[in-house]
Amino acid sequence: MAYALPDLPYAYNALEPYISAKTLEFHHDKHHAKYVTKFNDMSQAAGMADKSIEEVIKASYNDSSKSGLFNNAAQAWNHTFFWNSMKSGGGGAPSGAVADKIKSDLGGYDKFKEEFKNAATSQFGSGWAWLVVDNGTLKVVNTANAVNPIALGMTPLLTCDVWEHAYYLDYQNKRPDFVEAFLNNLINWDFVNQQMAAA
Ligand code: MN3
Repeated sequence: MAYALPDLPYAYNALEPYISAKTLEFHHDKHHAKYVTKFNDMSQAAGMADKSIEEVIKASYNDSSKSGLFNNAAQAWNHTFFWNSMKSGGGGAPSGAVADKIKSDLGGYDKFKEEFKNAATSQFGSGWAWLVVDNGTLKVVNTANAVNPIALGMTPLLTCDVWEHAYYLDYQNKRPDFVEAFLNNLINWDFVNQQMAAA
């Protein structure tokens, strides 16, 4: 099904000083928009225009004849999820059901933070860090390039884009500083709790 580029769920400058308006303008209006356009063109060309974007992600993963389609489908999906994973005044320790589950499955917020930071900074080159539910258990994972946990049979709850375009204007090569700001100041735990309730 045709996928629409969603508006950002906040103003371009809402995440300053942690992510600048300039970064969000480029990232959303140029990068994300291009993935969405290409996904729509390529899913049509592949005769998959009637399928949901999640169905396309699952069906095209590990099919070398459809790697372009997979990459653009997953990147279109991942960026929408990333915008929703953040809010102004977010970050810090969570509350609600996810806080309890982080405690029981990951050993608490400090352990989660350490694992997430490690996953985000150790991902070589472009990719994503995720909090997921895998067979009922919370896990922190990273994926290369466009890969989305849905393709791996997991349910995403939270993501951080660690492609250079996500942070280079604001942090240059200092990915750990960007990830730290994401953890401390940007995570939208309400969204994470909603994803967990629906999982
Ligand atoms: Mn990106």
